[in-house]
Amino acid sequence: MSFDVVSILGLGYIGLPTAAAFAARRKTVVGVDVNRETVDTINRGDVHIVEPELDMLVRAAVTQGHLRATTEAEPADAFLIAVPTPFCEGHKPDLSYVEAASRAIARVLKAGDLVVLESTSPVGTTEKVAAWMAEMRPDLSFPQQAGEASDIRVAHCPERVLPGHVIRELVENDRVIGGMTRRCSEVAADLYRTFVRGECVLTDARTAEMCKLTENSFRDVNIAFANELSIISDTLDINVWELIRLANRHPRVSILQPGPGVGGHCIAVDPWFIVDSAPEQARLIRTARAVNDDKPHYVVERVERAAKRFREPVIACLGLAFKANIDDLRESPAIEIVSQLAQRFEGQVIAVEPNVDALPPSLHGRVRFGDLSSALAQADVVVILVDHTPFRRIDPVRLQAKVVIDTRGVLSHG
Ligand code: SAJ
Repeated sequence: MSFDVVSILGLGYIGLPTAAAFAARRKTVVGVDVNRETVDTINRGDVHIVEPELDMLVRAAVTQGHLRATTEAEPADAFLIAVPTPFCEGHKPDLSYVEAASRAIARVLKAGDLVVLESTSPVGTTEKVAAWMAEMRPDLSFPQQAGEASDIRVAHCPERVLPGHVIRELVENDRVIGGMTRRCSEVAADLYRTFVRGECVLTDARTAEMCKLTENSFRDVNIAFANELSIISDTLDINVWELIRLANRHPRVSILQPGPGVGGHCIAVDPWFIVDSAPEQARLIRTARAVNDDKPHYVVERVERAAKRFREPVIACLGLAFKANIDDLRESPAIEIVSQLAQRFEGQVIAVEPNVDALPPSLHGRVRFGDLSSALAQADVVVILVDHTPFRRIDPVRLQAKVVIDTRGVLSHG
């Protein structure tokens, strides 16, 4: 199969790197995004998201004429949907962006085209994508009616890259490719082999959808286990970090690390898609979500208890990002904790986040934004919320005579 023109709908943290990866292989890539500002930024050769090496790749792709962005879908040979799939009220998946993208593609489809859903989606969404397109284009045949002989090929190929390592993982990770028919899978695999050096493993669309949800639920359940252990260990006066280190010496035990809660855009969202599809059966997965979602409140309670020793405690919160050494503050348990502490201890909370220049709007005017050194000098209580490298290097002498709540085991790991 030759795909001369590849179109990517949704130029976010998956869509844009994927567009750049195809462009680097000299495909003609048309990126489509509803946000005019995003489109203009990319057409200038700039990027609107922080990801190592991405700026360089996008600049090269745009200046060499391989990548162009637009707000309206245009004809292409292959379309990739990489739009958000958030949840709405009651943790119900919101497929409105996927539906809008499918309908936009339908308008410009021609026989022989391939459509791939990359967005993390509940089981059955790829079939819905095909149905939305079929409804708009009765002149074309789709896999649900025509099987292997369909004019249009439809597949699901979930992204699985780790923020901060996207460019490398996009190329090196194996890809699970689930077509609505075997031919759909094979055609989609041909497309991905343009830049993927990992293995492209073929399956059906529903299994591919569930596979992505399973990967992130696996991680969520295992982090919940670690978080529950940390609470039990506090109660029993045991150092959980030492406990996990020792237990992990068993050849078949590999416990993850406790933390202040689970953040990011995927792990705290995707398990709900399984719970929504099988509410009666997904008991462990639902409980894991509850355990992880509760962890920030537990941390706040611990800080409140510790702060009782002081009349006017100054509380330094170290880290706002959702994990170590990134600048991404969205969906961060650290922000939730700092926000709750700010409510309880007005004017007494200092937040330190070396990876950003200013506080996020939700904390503006409610907490002080400080550098590590002055925050440590002033604090009575130090709460370590993220294991950023500079926090790992804090001289323990600077923490003497302070109450330290270390939610990431920074001090126990040395
Ligand atoms: N966390 C812990 N303890 C741990 C590991 C992580 O508390 O032992 C916390 C982190 O601090 C963070 C959250 O979990 O708040 C999520 O971080 P993460 O590094 O586990 O994952 P993400 O959200 O950055 O990316 C995940 C990845 N999925 C898996 O590792 C199974 C990535 O490969 C996916 O592509 C991504 O979700 C996604 O887009 O779905």
